[in-house]
Amino acid sequence: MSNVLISPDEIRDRFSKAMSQMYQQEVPQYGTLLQIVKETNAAYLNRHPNTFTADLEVSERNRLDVERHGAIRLGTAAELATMKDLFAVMGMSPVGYYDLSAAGVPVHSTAFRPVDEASLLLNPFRVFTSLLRLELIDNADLRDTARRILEQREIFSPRVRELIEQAQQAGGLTTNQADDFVSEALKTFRWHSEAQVNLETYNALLAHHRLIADVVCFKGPHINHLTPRTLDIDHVQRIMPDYGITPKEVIEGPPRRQVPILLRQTSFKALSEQIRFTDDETGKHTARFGEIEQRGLALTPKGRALYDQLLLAASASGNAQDNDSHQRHIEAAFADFPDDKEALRAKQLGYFRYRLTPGATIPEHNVSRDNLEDLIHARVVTFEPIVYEDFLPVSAAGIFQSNLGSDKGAVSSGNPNQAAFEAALGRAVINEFSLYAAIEEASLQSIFGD
Ligand code: OOG
Ligand code: NI
Repeated sequence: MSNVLISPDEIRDRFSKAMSQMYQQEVPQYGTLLQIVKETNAAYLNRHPNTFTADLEVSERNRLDVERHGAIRLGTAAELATMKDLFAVMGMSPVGYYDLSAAGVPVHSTAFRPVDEASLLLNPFRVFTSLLRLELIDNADLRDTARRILEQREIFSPRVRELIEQAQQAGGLTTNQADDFVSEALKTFRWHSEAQVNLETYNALLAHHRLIADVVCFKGPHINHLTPRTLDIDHVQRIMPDYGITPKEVIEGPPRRQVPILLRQTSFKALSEQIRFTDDETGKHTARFGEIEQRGLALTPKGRALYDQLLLAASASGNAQDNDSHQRHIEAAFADFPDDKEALRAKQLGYFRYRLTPGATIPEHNVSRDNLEDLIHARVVTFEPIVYEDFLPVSAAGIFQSNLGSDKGAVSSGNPNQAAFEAALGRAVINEFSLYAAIEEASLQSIFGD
């Protein structure tokens, strides 16, 4: 048996593929969605053969094939802290802080994901991970019941805990240990059709907020969706009904553009699934759904502020019910957001990766960042959008609500509390902007060497 340690990237790649297999078996519509996305992307790449720069074509296409994100909802600080250690084995770090309480969802969240360029290119698998905020439930009895139930559950197998420790001590896992890790870790994310409460408790929690029932009543934090990445979300939204899948009414996020920005998302409604309760009663629970996303340029804080401002203005001036009117409405609202690479860069609205044009060289006396604009003008240096790898809180709230119903009443919309989230997590979350800035900076260094 080999003692050679394999890379965390390799473990993540195996895990994300195993997770996708499991979810295809659990939720067959997800398999259909994968098929639609695959065909749509292939057709798009045929029509737009220059989507990727030539030297990265093979890796970028591979990335697109394996790319997906998932989401889980945890119940306690201890679960979140161990989850952080589990994801660390796969080279995934907590990036960003998302406050969903503003939208009436009693959770706050982070995204576990790879952070460096090579790891992202190999497999950018991410998991949007939410922690229930019991302190936002304004019924003391229900809060105590929920806390008691959560405290007695164990969502990690003893073996996965051993393997996490093994990886921490040895600095990684061997190929066999990694296989063991993947199958043990997967158990935490699988679906349980047997609840850990009786029907009455389930109904009481459900009546308060669907999300609370979903987190508290089950033996584990079932993966609630997996999301492949498409290059043409408008097309997928249009054809989903042809495959018997009913999409959510509108695509969340920015409008369709020449230079896509951030993230556009749509989902299909959660399945109604049969549950057996501890008193042998049966019932239905809706939690698991499917989603697709299209990703674009990562925005700077300045670009993001403009995005937030335009989105807010758009929602203040009315919300369309059907997607076509919503898209027209949001397109009009975003008319002032520059839509070509040059303007986005000149106004410092987005992050870009700079490269020397293949075959070009910079005369030695010109190798200085001071000459960047001239070199771009002379097409010696080119630049491409850096892809947004994170999430959007308003869109996330829209996704939550389309599956939970928008019952906001029972939860006091609390304040963001990043400090409490980080205390539970056991470390600080990484600021997403710093990661994009570092990728941009590294690309400049590779040209100018300083
Ligand atoms: C997570 C919803 C957020 C996204 O893509 O914005 C999300 C959840 O429903 O648990 O996955
Ligand atoms: Ni999602």
